[in-house]
Amino acid sequence: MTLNLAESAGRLRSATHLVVVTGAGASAESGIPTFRDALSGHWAKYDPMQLATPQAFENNPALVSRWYDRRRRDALACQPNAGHAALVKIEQAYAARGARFTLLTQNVDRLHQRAGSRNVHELHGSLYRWRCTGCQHAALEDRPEPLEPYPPRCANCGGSRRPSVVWFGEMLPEDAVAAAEHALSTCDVYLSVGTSSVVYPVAGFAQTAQDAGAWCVEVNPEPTDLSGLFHQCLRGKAGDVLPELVDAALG
Ligand code: BV8
Ligand code: ZN
Repeated sequence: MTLNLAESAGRLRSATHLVVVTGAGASAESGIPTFRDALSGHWAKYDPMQLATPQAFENNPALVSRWYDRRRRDALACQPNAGHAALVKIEQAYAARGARFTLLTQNVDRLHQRAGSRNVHELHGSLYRWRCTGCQHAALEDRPEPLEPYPPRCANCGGSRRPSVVWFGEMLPEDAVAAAEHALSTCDVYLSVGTSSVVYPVAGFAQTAQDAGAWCVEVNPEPTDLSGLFHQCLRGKAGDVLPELVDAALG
């Protein structure tokens, strides 16, 4: 990798608060297709933008819950990649020197937590928590067996259960948004990894961080609509760039 990451590595070496935002690209090298990659196989005929909505679940709870359970089980079978591990390494190094580290993820696969990241906020929820649309009873679903018949039924009231992910048109979890807003107002480095930066409100975070004076870095093999906002764009895969960036920063 012949990226000139010296400037960003230098900023990471001395930062007092690093905020990292990750998207589906951070999990791509673990084998999880990105949100906008063409869906494969049986799902190829569906548009994720059409499936990730409350209306889709209302119209066809069996289809939508089957899709999410497929993704849940696929994610369970995947392993965190070198990019996830690099974020764990820098979080530990920051803790060791009393600096702050906040990880805000749009991903619902829990690979950051499985890699060992501690301060993780799941802005778009998780594939592993399913709640009843009737009595709201929620349960952790981390077994590999399918949750069929679809939609899974609530043990409490027999209602349909849905994944606790944030669908388009739904509000993000209040606690995660509050944590994000506080972190963005106090960070001096903002690192965006593997997101197309098209989904709001998360796509607005880079501007918020920059307005607060943060040095902003984008890690993505492709340019995004917001690349012009960043002080440095590291054009590469998360699994390649993050270990190199973290090693250069930690020296
Ligand atoms: C909200 C669910 C307030 C779980 C997701 C009209 C009506 C209602 C709302 C709106 C509206 N118009 C606009 C909005 C706002 C809307 C929005 O932003 N729409 C966009 C499309 C314009 N946002 C919302 O609805 C949010 N809620 O605003 O509430 C409200 C309420 C009512 C009315 C108005 C406002 C809720 C947003 C959350 C939606 N749920 N996921 C799931 O199924 O996963 S979002 C979905 O996209 C994904 O989950 C992901 O979280 C998100 C972003 O995608 P990315 O992570 O960036 O992934 P993507 O595939 O796009 O890109 C991957 C990137 O990785 C690429 O750039 C690629 O180059 C790169 N890459 C690939 N390989 C690698 C790599 N990078 C590094 N390394 C690699 N190896
Ligand atoms: Zn119920």
